[in-house]
Amino acid sequence: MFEHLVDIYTSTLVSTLTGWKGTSGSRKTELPADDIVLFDRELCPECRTVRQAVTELNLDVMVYPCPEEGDRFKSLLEELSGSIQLPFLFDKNSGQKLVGKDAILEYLFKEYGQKEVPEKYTSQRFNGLLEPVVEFSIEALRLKKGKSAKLSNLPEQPLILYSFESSPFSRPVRERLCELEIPYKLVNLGKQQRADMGPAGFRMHTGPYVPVKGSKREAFLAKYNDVMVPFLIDPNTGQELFHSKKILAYLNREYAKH
Ligand SMILES: N[C@@H](CCC(=O)N[C@@H](CS)C(=O)NCC(=O)O)C(=O)O
Repeated sequence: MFEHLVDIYTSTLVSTLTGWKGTSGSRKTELPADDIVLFDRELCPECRTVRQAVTELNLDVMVYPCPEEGDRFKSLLEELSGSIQLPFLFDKNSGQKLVGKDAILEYLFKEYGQKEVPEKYTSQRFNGLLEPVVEFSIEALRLKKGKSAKLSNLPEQPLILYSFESSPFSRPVRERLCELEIPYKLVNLGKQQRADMGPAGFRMHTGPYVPVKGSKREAFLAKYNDVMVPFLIDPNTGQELFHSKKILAYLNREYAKH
C-alpha cells in the first residue's frame, strides 16, 4: 500500500516537472480509420513528447514498447524504419513513416491538428540547460521504471489501455507494459473541458458529469458508468480492470516471468 502511494506521488512529481503537458485533449471527435503505430520507450524524453502530442491531438496509437535490452520488436522496428532509433511512428492511414520527435510532431500536428507544432513542444527552459537536470530527476524519481526489459510472456492479442499522458495513475501501468514488452492500444482520454478536470471522484464541477458530446469519454461513460483512467482491457482473458494497483498486480501475475 505504502509502496503504491509513493509510486503515485513520484509519478505526480514527474507530471509536474513536465508541466502537465499531455493532460488536455482536443474536442475533435473523428478518429483515423486505421492504426497509428508508435515504437516507444516509456522513460525516453523524446517518446514522452510524442505521447504528450498524441494526447493533445486526441489520437489513439498502437504501441510497440522497446525498452533497453528488449529485442521483442527490434526486428519489426528495423524492418519498418530501417533503423532502431526511437521514437518511430508509422501511420497506416497515410503510409507515412517518421523517425524522431521533431519529424513526428511536425507530421502529427499538420495531419491531425491542421497547425504548426505548438511552442510548448519546441521551447527549451534556460536555453536547454534545465532539460538534462529534469530528465535526471525523472529517472531518479521513477527509479528507472519503464526503461529496461523484464522477462515476460507475449500475449496473443494486444491489450487496450485507456490513459492520458500526464495521468499519475496511468504512468506506472505504461511503465510496466513497456518493461514487459507488451503491445497495447493506447486510447487517450485527455481532458476536453473543465468538468473533466480533477481526479476521479473529485471533479471540478457540481451536478452530474456530462462529457463532451460525441467524445470517447461520452462513449466510455455510457459503457462503464464512470470515466477513470487507467483502465485496462485484456482481450486474451476477457479481464477489464480499473485501478492502477490492481492492473499492475494483474500484469505481473499474468505476463511477468519470475
Ligand atoms: N484509484 C484509481 C484512481 C485513478 C484516477 O483518479 N485517475 C484520474 C486520472 S490520473 C482520473 O481518472 N480522473 C478523472 C478523469 O480524467 O476524468 C487508480 O489507482 O487508478
